[in-house]
Amino acid sequence: MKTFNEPILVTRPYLPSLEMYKSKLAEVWANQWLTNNGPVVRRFATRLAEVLDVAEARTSLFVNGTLALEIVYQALGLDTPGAEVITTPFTFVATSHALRRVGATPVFADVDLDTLCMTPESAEKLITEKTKAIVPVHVYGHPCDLDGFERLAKKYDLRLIYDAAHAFGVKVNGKSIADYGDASMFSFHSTKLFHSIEGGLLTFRKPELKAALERLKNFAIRSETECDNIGTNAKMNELAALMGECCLDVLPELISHRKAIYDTYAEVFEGQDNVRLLPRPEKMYGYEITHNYAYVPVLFKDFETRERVYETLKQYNIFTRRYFYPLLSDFEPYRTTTGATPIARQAADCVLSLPSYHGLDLADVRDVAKNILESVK
Ligand code: T4K
Repeated sequence: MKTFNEPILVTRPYLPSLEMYKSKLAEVWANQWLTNNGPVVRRFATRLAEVLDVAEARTSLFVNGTLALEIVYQALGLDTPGAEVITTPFTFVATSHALRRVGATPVFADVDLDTLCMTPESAEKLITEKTKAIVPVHVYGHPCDLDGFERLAKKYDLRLIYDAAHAFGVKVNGKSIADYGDASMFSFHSTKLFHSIEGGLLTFRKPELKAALERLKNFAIRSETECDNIGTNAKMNELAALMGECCLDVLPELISHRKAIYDTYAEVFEGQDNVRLLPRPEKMYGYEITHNYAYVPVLFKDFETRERVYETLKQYNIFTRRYFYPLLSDFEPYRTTTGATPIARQAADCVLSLPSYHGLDLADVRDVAKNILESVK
């Protein structure tokens, strides 16, 4: 087994050259404008809308993905007392924390073993008269069954909000994944494929929503003398937007290197039945998918094997992560939340996210994969 001299982490943020970032800072210094919808944030928002092919009037930028979720949940009325929202327990805590913070109750539905995304069939079984919305997660950037959820939302007149934190750059039938449901949230956290240090973007169906979102992220003040709702501070700042622009300049390269990493793992794991790399099919649910390869999740045969591999790799200076273990329903605030999710539990017990980031050498990826095969024996 190979021991690495430098730690191999699950992810590292892409950084532009220091010279380039410094030279771009000159614009901010000249403007003397740091936050509160400054010119760089406005330009970044315009560029994002172009990249996602969504009218800018149907987008809103935020300081991070969690507050973006919280605000869209509020703006879409999920803060009404007693509201239940069907979502997945196989995700990062933020998906449900944001629900709880607006006063809604998450109800957990199960996922399927191919994508680890929540299924419409599992969600439908949990719908009651208290259900107000469905929040599926495109987990690891893999699209959910978009048509299935659209049908479900229409049938029961529910809001449909996608947690697309991992899915920036993913396309479905050549069209951006930003254009589904009532709204989608993309996270631009530093650990993401594409980032702005911290950041989040909402895309939404109805442009009428924009004014409400823009106000809620700015304390819900209407003017110097008017405030008519409980808002918060969730504005992106100029330095974050500058970093976002630097990353946007190289987005195709960021995705193609992740794909090369994924393909390298796939090559080494080919024909091995004790490590299952989550597939990235070009066609699924009847549509064509352009993946972003944001994460490299693998499944082992059981919990003990996963734990052994996770611990063994550390001894060789390789730091994988058990995204997403434990299941949300096992965290203290969610223990009483209803919904049996055996497949999500199996996934949480057996999954490991492997190192993948810009600058990770493909020869190192090959060695990490070989170490995994050795430690699983
Ligand atoms: N919904 C979903 C489905 C999400 O996955 C997330 C966030 C959200 C909503 C909320 O979006 P944001 O509010 O975050 O925009 C990380 C991220 O903090 C979090 O953004 C992300 N999901 C989650 C999946 O992962 P940790 O606790 O794993 O991060 P940390 O600090 O342990 O870093 C991971 C690895 O990256 C480490 O090996 C260290 C390395 N690293 C990290 C940072 C920040 C670096 O090398 N440099 C860095 O600057 O949560």
